[in-house]
Amino acid sequence: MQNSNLTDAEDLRIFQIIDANLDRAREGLRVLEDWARFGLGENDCVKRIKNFRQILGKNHLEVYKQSRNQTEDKCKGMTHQEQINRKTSEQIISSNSGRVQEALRVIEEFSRLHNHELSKIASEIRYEIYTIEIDLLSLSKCKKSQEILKVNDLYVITDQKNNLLKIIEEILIAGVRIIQYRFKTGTDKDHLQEAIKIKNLCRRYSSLFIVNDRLDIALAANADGIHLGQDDLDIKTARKLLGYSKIIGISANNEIDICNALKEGCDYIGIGPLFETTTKKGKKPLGIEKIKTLTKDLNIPWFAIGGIKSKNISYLKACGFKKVALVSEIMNSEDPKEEAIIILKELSHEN
Ligand code: TZP
Ligand code: MG
Repeated sequence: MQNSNLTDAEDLRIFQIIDANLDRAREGLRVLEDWARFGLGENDCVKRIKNFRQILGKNHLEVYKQSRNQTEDKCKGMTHQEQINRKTSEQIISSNSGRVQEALRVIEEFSRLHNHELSKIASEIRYEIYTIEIDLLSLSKCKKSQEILKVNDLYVITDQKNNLLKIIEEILIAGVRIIQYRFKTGTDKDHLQEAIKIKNLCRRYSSLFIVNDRLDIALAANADGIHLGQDDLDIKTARKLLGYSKIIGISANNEIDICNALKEGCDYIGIGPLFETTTKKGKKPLGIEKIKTLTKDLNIPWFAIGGIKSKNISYLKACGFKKVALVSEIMNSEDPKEEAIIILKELSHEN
């Protein structure tokens, strides 16, 4: 530290500013750290934030602390309506990241002359906090989507239909909370437009919107995630392109594919075909026993898929299958809403 002289009135005021802003930055960091720890269970993030908090703690010199209370602070206890209105964890992350960034900027400016080292530290950490804020927001978004996957047992995959939007709205009203947009023919332009409309519907009903196969359409429509088959892009590449806010689902039908999907960090798995199905022709059904074996130690959400009808759900439940994904049973139903209600009811029964 250069030029420190506590008797000098200007030094005193500057030290007070630094003291208050070190407190502010450290408190804000603690809020972010606790969210990373308890809200997200993200150890790497916790470590990064804790490290910054400790660096600032070490640089919170006695001269700064001693300057506290030596002049009156007329603004003490002042709160802003924005602070009172804060609600969601995302708002808390953003406001506290902002608080830390602002405090660090003040420290950077006011310590530049007398404590160049602290000024440099404040500037470096400030830049890191911009990244941490985005990481925390992305991870929080992903966590919310994972929660939807965990608590919902019905996963509906779309087929190409003229009245698709109407079907989707009806099943959303019925309580379906996971929709995958799947298409095999048609133009990208039309699919993107349709994807955006479905995404907006899903948002209205707090439901997950996942795009099958196509990362570009998923990104352009701002979907919640992507579903990839074994011949599609690998998870690592998809993660690199999508970032950490999106979920990635995988189709698998054998031990090796499941093991790889888990290693690479997929969020859920679709396992099948369970039974013969006309929706995906040419795939040999795995059958109940094989899927039971494959999923024995699986500790992420998984959905049985392929040839599942409302009438066999209670039997599947009795076999220990809690979650199902289906296409034709809902897409070809004369009353998709009623069909979804029946299936959801079957799935919710205790065995
Ligand atoms: N993946 C494995 S089976 C299947 C997919 C996409 C199709 C399931 O469709 P349906 O109509 O529910 O049998
Ligand atoms: Mg695919």
